[in-house]
Amino acid sequence: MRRILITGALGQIGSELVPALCVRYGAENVVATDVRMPTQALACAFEHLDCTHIREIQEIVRRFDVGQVYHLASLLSAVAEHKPQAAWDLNMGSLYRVLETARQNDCAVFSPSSIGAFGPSTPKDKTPQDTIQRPTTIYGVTKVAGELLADYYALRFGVDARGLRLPGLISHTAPPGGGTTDYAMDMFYQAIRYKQYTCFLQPDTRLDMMYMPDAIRAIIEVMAADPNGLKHRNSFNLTAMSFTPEELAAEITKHVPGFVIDYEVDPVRQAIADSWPRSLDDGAAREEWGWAEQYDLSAMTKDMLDNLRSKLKPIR
Ligand code: AKB
Repeated sequence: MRRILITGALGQIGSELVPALCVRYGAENVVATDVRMPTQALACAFEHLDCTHIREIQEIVRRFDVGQVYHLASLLSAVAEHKPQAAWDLNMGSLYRVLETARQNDCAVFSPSSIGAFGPSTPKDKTPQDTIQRPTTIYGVTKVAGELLADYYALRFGVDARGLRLPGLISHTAPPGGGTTDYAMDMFYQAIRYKQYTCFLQPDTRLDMMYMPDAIRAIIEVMAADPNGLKHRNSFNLTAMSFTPEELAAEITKHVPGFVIDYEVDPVRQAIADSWPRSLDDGAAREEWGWAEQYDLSAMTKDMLDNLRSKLKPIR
């Protein structure tokens, strides 16, 4: 088989997607790349790659005979808002170069979009698959433009480009990476360590979320889906649950008695969250390639705490 390349392989999604792809397709068929060097050995080959340089992407794609690229290198919403020029260069520049390399070498491409591809004028509840997309963050601008560019490469050049509008992701393996939804992961870590968490979003800020094992499965499933069944490509709405900080805190308190949450709102991240939907309608993903989540709020919370307890020590 032609090999699978992952960019941004050491990031939040990549560090769990790489092992999952190795299990499914064999480590000898997977090539992980990142602009950073790994601190521990990976199961598969690793190459240093700055994917804002097209020659570097082309060289690796040709040397390893790559047939599928999971392009994960990207700045998340909060970091992007602090560095908008860098966010445009990385998020759009690297996607363009990956799609162009894919066109030249006949590769399929997965690129993640986000709930950040929506904006304040989007319907906030049960946000439809096809609706208004006028984001007010640079992250969202790059996500909408990325969706359009990927669809353009599919339509114009026949590149098999597919994507998902991912919600906030929660993981006990990979550390948070500068997103607005990262409060949810932080809350778990601080609940175990200190039984206390100061949240940077208001208590009633409702956002879509997903446990990482569901997200990894969704990414692999959408890329394996029969192309004849797909009416949409870039990108599918996707969700597993939708909750507020105070609802997550109440769920954690069931397992961590005495857990206390307070709030110190960060205006930048609150404004980003307020511009996003409260809940998505992911009916197209369910109908077109059979998406179904396995973890709801209560199953995810129990599994997160079980896993974190085995690796973190309470400090207080
Ligand atoms: C972020 O908060 O930036 C990401 C996302 C929802 O795209 N987790």
